[in-house]
Parts: sequence; C-alpha cells; structure tokens
Amino acid sequence: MTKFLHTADWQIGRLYGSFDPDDAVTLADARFAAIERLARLAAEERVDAVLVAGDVFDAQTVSARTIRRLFNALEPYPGPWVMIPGNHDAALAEGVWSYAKRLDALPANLHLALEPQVFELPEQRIVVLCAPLTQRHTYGDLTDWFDARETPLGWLRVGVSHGAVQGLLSEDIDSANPIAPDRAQRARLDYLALGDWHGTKRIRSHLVQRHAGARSLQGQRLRAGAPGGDRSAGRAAASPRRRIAIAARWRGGWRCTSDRP
Ligand SMILES: [Mn+2]
Repeated sequence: MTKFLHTADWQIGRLYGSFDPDDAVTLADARFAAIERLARLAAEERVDAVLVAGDVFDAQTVSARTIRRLFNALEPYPGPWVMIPGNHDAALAEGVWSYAKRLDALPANLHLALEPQVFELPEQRIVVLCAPLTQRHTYGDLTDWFDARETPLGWLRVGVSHGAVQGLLSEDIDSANPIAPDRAQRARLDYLALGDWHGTKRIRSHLVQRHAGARSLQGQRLRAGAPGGDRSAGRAAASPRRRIAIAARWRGGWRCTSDRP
C-alpha cells in the first residue's frame, strides 16, 4: 500500500502582529514545532512521500535564519519531500526560494517545483505532477496541462497545486488561482493535493481532490494546551487498486478563546 502525507499553508515567517509580542514569538515557534511533529509523524508512519501544497512561507522576505530553521525542522523524515510554492511564496525570479537556493538551505531529499514539473519517484512508484504558482495571482487554471500529461502505467498519479476550486465559494468572493472542480477526473489523477484554504475539505466523494492546510489564528488571545487548534496535516493512503483512504490529523496545541479587548 502506498501511503503519503498531504499538508499545506505552513505560512512560516508569519509575524502575528495582532498579538502581544510574547504571544507572537510563541506562535511563530509553534509553527516550527508543528512542522517537526509533522516530519516525525511521516517518519513514524513510514509514508512514501510528503506533499506540501504551497504557502510554505508566509512572505517573500523571510530571514535566512527562518529559512534554515524551516528546512532543519524537516529532518526527522528522510524524504522524499515534494513541495510547491503558493501565492504567498510564489516562485518569483527574486524571492524566498531563490534566496533559499543562494543560502544552500534546500535539503537533498526535497523535490521542489519552481515551475510546472513532474517528479517520478521510482522507488515508491508515484509520479507527482506539480503546478506551482510563479506569481501571486493567476487567472488561468495552472493544472490544465495535467490532463494530457502521460505518466508511467501502474504508478500512482498524483497532482499538487495551490488555489481555489471553482464553484465552491460564493460568487462575490474573488477567486484568483482557479482550479477546475473536476480536474482529478479529467487528468485521471488518483489524488489531487491542494493548498490555500487553511482547512481540510474533500471536494468530491468518489475521488480525491482535497484541500489541506494549517488553520490560521487571527488576532485573538491564546490558551495553552487546549485540544484542537492549528490543523496541520491530512494523511492519505492508496492501495494498488486505487482505493483511497484518508485520515485527517489534528496536531495543534493552541486554540483561540476570545478577541482582544
Ligand atoms: Mn495561499
């Protein structure tokens, strides 16, 4: 059985400016701790790959220290990691990813798609079609090319992208970075791993086109140690017969209790 872990929207480097300074530091630290837990979970469960569907970083301007700290946090899971940029960390010519490259901070077990790209993982027999954002907003569907792309027969065919599945939000919501609601069928994907909505949502019942992401805490007070809170990971497994089983994991330790006075 193939097993992978799907996560998104880590938003590393977020500043939490609406919180008291001490709380803001605590929350920023908690993000790194969550990524370490996630890497340990992937290692414990011996998943075949971890898919990170965009918005790894919150901004293009994060510090070298933050970039290094993030990639160090991945260490418990030996890989492969598959990662794409989202709208917050779009693959600009000069941005957080080019900086990470210059810092030589990207680990060898990371498959990072800074342009439309296919990664073949022969050991795991998974092929991953990646549609990263190369600018903050696009108005065409970056996953269009998945439909026609041939991949090795018998391998698990997985897509990764970041954006808004069309037709699920109300009309008046600006939905840049559109993704067709039937992309998974049209592109004959076994699983489409999405990010951007900061929550988990299964798009179609009989197939698997899914959002996963860390829930954002807004400007509210915190209470330590409460259950629930930051939602950081979904887990998916696929058997050779392509039956997909999904288990969501809630790994967070912080919960919003009230608005600031
Ligand atoms: Mn996003």
